[in-house]
Amino acid sequence: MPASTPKVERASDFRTCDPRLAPIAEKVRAHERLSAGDGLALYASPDVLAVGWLANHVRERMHGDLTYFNVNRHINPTNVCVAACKLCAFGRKKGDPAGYTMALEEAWQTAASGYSEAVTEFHLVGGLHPDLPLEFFLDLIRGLKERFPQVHIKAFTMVEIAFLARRAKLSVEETLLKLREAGVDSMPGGGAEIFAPRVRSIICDHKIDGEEWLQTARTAHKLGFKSNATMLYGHIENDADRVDHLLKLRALQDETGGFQTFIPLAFHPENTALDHLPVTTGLTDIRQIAVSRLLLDNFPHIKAYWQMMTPKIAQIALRFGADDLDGTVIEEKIYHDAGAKTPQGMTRKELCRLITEAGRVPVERDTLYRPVTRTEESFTVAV
Ligand code: V47
Repeated sequence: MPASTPKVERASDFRTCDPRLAPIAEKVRAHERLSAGDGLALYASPDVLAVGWLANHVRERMHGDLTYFNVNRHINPTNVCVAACKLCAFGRKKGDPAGYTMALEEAWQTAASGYSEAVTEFHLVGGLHPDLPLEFFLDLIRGLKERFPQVHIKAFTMVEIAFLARRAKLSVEETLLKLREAGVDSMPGGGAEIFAPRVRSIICDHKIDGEEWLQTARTAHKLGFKSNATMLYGHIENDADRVDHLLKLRALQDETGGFQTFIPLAFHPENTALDHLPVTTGLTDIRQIAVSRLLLDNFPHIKAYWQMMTPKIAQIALRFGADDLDGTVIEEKIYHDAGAKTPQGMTRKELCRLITEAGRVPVERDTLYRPVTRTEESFTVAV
């Protein structure tokens, strides 16, 4: 591990104009778990800087200045999807001229294209295709592993896994074991959206419900997979829905310890069925990072996904609780179909600059947060 600066703001330095934050600051100082009521107070507080101060305090207690990123590539094998979620601008119905499905060879070529630095992670997610069988995805993963044996494969959301299992008439456990045999190493955090049934039934009514998302993650963790978790915010949910979502994740993490990173995802309305909604503001995004860090005391990492937040807000988030920026990404489709104006990808050098100028220490990591040492041509992972 690179040396972290043991630099933690002193808890006694905490100042706020909001009296509701004082007992929360006491709990933070004493390493005590925050309650649902504390979560609501953090969302309601006008003193966003004080909320951020507390989150930064926890972040520095856990990681010092260390700030993680990786060199990864996104691959979205298909956008054809049966779900037609109101939140989504990416999915297309079968037969839609804008729908696409990569042939296996094309997906493998995509994996190798677009960037000169050796990637350590492929991030694969896609639509719930009505016709592609589990075998297609197993072949896809096997082919990737054969061609890129050194690259970690983080593939398929809990929603896709539950869907593939149902289509193959297998249990989730059997499906996960087949995916592991083919070469899947861990899972990304997508598809969690908001667990509250009232909200879920409007924004993504054809997806598995929150309980099934959590149960699929539980099964994956029990088999030894690590995964991430997300929350989609900034649409029709309220603060209580967000707190409920975070505490459900915290409870599952207490049980399994399988989550690595939490990624709050701001809703991008453009080209979705909810395009009348406004985009989130910078302060909402920053506060969401901070509340996540404070409530999710058992999650090792909080990610400020720069593609979603913009590099500028993601950089500020590194002082509000986030310790990870995600990675080079290379080719992002889900947010760009929903109007994102961020670049498709970033270089390692650009990510390091964002981190360094935030006064933090960049650490290239692999998907499992092991430091990566790199030469021009290759990389090694410290194990
Ligand atoms: O599950 C879809 C979200 C997720 C929109 O695990 C939208 O490391 C906003 O999960 N506006 C996919 N959000 C992305 C994702 C992710 C990203 C980066 C890293 C990781 C990780 C995971 O994107 C979906 C959904 O929640 N999404 N449409 C939209 N219009």
